[in-house]
Amino acid sequence: MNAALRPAALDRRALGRALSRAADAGLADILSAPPREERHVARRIGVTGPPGAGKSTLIAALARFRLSRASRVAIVAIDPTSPKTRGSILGDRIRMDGLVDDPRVFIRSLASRGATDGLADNLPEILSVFDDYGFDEIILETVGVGQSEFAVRELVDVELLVLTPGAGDQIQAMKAGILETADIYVVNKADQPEARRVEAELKATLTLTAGAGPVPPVVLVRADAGENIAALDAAIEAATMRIAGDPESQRRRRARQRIKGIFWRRLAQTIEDLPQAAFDQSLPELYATVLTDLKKAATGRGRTIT
Ligand SMILES: Nc1nc2c(ncn2[C@@H]2O[C@H](COP(=O)(O)OP(=O)(O)OP(=O)(O)O)[C@@H](O)[C@H]2O)c(=O)[nH]1
Ligand SMILES: [Mg+2]
Repeated sequence: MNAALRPAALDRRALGRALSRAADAGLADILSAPPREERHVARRIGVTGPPGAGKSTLIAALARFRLSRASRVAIVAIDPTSPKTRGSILGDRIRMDGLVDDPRVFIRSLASRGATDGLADNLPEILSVFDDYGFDEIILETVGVGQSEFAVRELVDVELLVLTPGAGDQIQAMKAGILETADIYVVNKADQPEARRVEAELKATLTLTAGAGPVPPVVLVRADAGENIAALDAAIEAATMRIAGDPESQRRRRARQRIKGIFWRRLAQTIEDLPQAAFDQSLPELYATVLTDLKKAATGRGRTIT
């Protein structure tokens, strides 16, 4: 690579600090931050799926593959803060072992804390930090459960849903239309006997639910052996070309999710701050009270914005 085009060495400590600042930022900090010149926008790939589907293993394989083109890849894993899944942070670290020492890779686990959408507080802000640090790609791992799946959709350019042999329930949910659709479906654990059947069933279901629209690709992989990752990589490329659109619409989409994130948080806080007596009002009165309080907060006459 031409020396002039090579990005400056990554200051990992500064990046770590910037990420922590973004994670801890209150609304006032976010709103008063100087507008950033978004010259560089990292591509965001979301990887979701049930616990144990092999998301982390797949991300490690995918990151290794995509590093042949990208100069910097960030991996962000949202760790659901339930005692049951405590082990997953550690697990992610172990499975991504080979990548941890790669100077082009930055891995961060985030606790979902109290975020209402099951993701992490300030996630849009956190992801934007990687743009500022010149990352080409961010791969975001989330456990696909309920609301978080819907929320993550808004944050990424391309979403992958990872399923495994034994994903019968998810396929049923898909048929019933209660599972959010992804851009690319990955059937992992190709070494297991049922994998091909699940792949076929998934293809049939997607063809059925797509109607006249395009049928999203289904890619069968074996993440732990890095098998068929090239096909997945090609599917991601094709999907990005189709979905991400021009930089202008991408920027607008990012702005939309940032303001939504800020607003949800402000709204939740406003409702939390209401005195108990407020809930004795009728629903329309309560609605009006919330709107008034939001307005007070906007003009700085309300309670302190945290
Ligand atoms: N047989 C087989 N096992 C795999 C494959 N890919 C991953 N695994 C195993 O599946 C288990 C779960 O893998 P992870 O990558 O931690 O799965 P995950 O979806 O990130 O799990 P959580 O983060 O806990 O939700 C591990 O024991 C992996 O070694 C595969 O292609 N074949
Ligand atoms: Mg994982």
